[in-house]
Amino acid sequence: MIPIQLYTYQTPNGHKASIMLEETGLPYEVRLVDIERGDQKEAAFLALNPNNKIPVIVDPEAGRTVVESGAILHYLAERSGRFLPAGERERTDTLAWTLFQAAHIGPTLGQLWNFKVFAAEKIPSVIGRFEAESARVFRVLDGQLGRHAHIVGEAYGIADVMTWPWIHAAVTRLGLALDANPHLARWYAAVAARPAVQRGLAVPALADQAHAA
Ligand SMILES: N[C@@H](CCC(=O)N[C@@H](CS)C(=O)NCC(=O)O)C(=O)O
Repeated sequence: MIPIQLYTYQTPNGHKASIMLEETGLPYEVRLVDIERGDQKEAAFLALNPNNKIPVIVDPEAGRTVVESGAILHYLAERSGRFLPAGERERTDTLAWTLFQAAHIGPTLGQLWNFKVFAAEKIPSVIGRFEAESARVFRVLDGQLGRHAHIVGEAYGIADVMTWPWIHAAVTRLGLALDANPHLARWYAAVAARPAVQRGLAVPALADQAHAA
């Protein structure tokens, strides 16, 4: 198979795609997009994703370019025949939890990251708003993971791949604790122990990022 090209950077959304590629074992090569330098706004990248965001994959053998991490995970699951349940009920639930990540977890933690870490002006009411909303989405996940080993049922799947990198960023970059959510903490540790997750987290190599900067 001709390797899939992964356009990415060291971020939670990028890690979703690199973890999924590692999990499936599909051959791929990394194309670094330095979003701190602005590579994502260059014409060549905008031709792949006019929304100027990583990750993007190009699958030369299939003649397909796919944007949006949720769509990328779905595509790679179909391409590999893994990590997407066969039955309607679990497939629809997988779509629901994938959209929950994209609509709630990612934007909430992303805004918290911006206002708590990057913003020059620290506005307590804004930070408080996104901290409270982060705690709420954590509780939603904890409830779901109290009923199942994984986000959708007992098997590891794309809803887990979609969600885990943001919980990892919340813990390691935003200093959020999982103590109040034991089911979420148990799932977080179990997924962290997967070798493919550890390999995917190392993509792109920090040395590549430093070289590109
Ligand atoms: N909804 C998108 C979000 C992707 C996203 O926000 N990517 C960030 C990095 S984590 C990015 O490329 N930011 C660059 C920019 O906004 O200019 C997805 O799930 O793929």
